[in-house]
Amino acid sequence: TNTQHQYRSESALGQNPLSCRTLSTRRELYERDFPVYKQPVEVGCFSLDSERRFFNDSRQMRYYVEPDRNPNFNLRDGYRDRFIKRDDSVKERLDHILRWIVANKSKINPTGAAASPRALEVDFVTWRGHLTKLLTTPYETREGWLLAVTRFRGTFYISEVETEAARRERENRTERHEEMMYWGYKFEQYTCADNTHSLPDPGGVVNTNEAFCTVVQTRLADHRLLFSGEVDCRDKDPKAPAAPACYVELKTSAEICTPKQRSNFHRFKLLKWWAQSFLPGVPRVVAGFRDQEGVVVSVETFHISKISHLIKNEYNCWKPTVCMNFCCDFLSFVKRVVTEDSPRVVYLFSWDPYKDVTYSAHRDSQYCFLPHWYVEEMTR
Ligand code: 0WD
Ligand code: CA
Repeated sequence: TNTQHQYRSESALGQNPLSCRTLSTRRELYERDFPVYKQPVEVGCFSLDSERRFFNDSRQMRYYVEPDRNPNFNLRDGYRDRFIKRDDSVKERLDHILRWIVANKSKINPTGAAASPRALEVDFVTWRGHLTKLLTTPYETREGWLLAVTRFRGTFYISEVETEAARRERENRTERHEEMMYWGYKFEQYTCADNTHSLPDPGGVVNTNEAFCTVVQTRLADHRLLFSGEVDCRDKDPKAPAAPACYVELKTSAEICTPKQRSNFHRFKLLKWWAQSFLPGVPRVVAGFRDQEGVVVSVETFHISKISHLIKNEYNCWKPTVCMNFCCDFLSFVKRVVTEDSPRVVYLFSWDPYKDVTYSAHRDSQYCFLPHWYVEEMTR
């Protein structure tokens, strides 16, 4: 057993009738007007190179080269001999985003003098992927989540903790599953060039350490958000709109052969695709539909703004407003619960399908995730 101190903030919760120890994820509760979600603004970007080293620049940006509508890309090519896979047992938590913040403090606090320590002018700092999980929670029936939250100088930092179930799944992936995870990256290689005048190089090595990430600022109702997300590529036309409007998200998916498959695609896949790209304001997803053998048989572009119309004919389908209202209420819940401002304290929010969100608090525990270098840099 461990000796960590667990506690609950009873007093604050007892007094406010809206406060409660748990948060429901039932869809009906979130069917109200779409909340204010400001146009996301790119405030910066960073790159991770082939050895996962951080650079405060766009060196890993790639450029979209539109493929043939029926390209016959073989996604299995290179899996054995031209694939370097990131070690996904290494937990990076928010470290890359925090490095970006330290390098760009002036961009987030335009009025803040470098000499005087002041709070970040945002309420939440997190990865886009964590927000995607929140958006899809009211419709998720398979995978739960654990989100660690630390309040530091008034800002709430949200970092995912791998669940036991997710760890078991990661450690017991089948060979088929491992290979299929490669297919998405291989599709990127067929459709992305390293610069505006070159072409994709399908003969090269796929290295999943490499990433280009955008950092965006926006607001959801009264929550000011700063988050980062990995971006696959951008429109290579120099006259394309500014980021994030020029960005393109790439996906692969099983080809659709039956009405049942089409319905499942609308109900489950498009929900995830919509949530992920809507958050940072990425306007389109280019999908490669592949057969059982991993050959891309067709390519189709989905405009994020049109996805909600595409799904309207599905019975009992997901609704963007439910996703956004749940996320908004979860963030309000976090603000009510996470009262102690300390890098040594983590509030762990936990959710499993068909259950309510619950939380526990932990001092000086294994869950602490704000690195010392960050705390020192921001306290100076
Ligand atoms: O260590 C961890 N547990 C996590 C690391 C959890 C979440 C994120 N990250 C970091 C990684 O540094 C990665 O570079 O997040 C970055 C991506 O962040 P995101 O944009 O917030 O994540 P998400 O929207 O879930 O995924 C975007 C893309 C994925 O594309 P597809 O089309 O499959 O959704 O980022 C890639 C993947 O290509 N990706 C990752 N790459 C490396 N490590 C990871 C990961 N853990 N998760 C997704
Ligand atoms: Ca992608």
